[in-house]
Amino acid sequence: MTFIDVDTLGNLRPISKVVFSLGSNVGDSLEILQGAVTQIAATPDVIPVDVSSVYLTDPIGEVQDQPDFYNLVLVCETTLEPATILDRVAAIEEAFGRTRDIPGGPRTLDIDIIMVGKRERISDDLVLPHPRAHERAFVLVPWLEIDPLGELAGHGKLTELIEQVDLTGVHKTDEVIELP
Ligand code: PH2
Ligand code: MG
Ligand code: MG
Repeated sequence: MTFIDVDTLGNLRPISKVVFSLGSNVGDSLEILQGAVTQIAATPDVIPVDVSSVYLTDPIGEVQDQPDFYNLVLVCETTLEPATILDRVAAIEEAFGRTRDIPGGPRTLDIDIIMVGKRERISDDLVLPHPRAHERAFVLVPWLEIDPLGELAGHGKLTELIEQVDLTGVHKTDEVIELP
């Protein structure tokens, strides 16, 4: 007899682990991050699994002259397609007054989709896994905190990736974000 584990199937669509990296360095960042986590968790067919501590991090990238970021990682399970997740993420960024004036510059809210299971996708609007996640301490450190056995699809174990990055600009805070 063939046995189907209903816990691992939702309408016969596979359940994937989805990892989000959230960042904010404009406005009331803690309130914005809490609101964004609540909104993601409220998405139909998205089940929150764990949220990391909040980290205060030095700005990475071309725009150095901007406030430090508040960053966290949220791990969920979902049956949604990456394109649907992206639409939802864009709507949540919009709801928190996301501006895109300067690429890599200050923002009220940035929600990056780091990976969706082992899905690989290359399109103009979404590349999976996120092409820079493996080199970003502000992604790897919060993620490892809540997912010690985690692996970044195509790159390997978080415990190994973290050995390759500069951890000096990433500082854990005592701020707590609640999962609904
Ligand atoms: N996001 C960026 C650019 N640089 N640096 C840190 N520390 N954290 C971020 O979230 C971040 C960044 C563009 O999205
Ligand atoms: Mg980003
Ligand atoms: Mg983004």
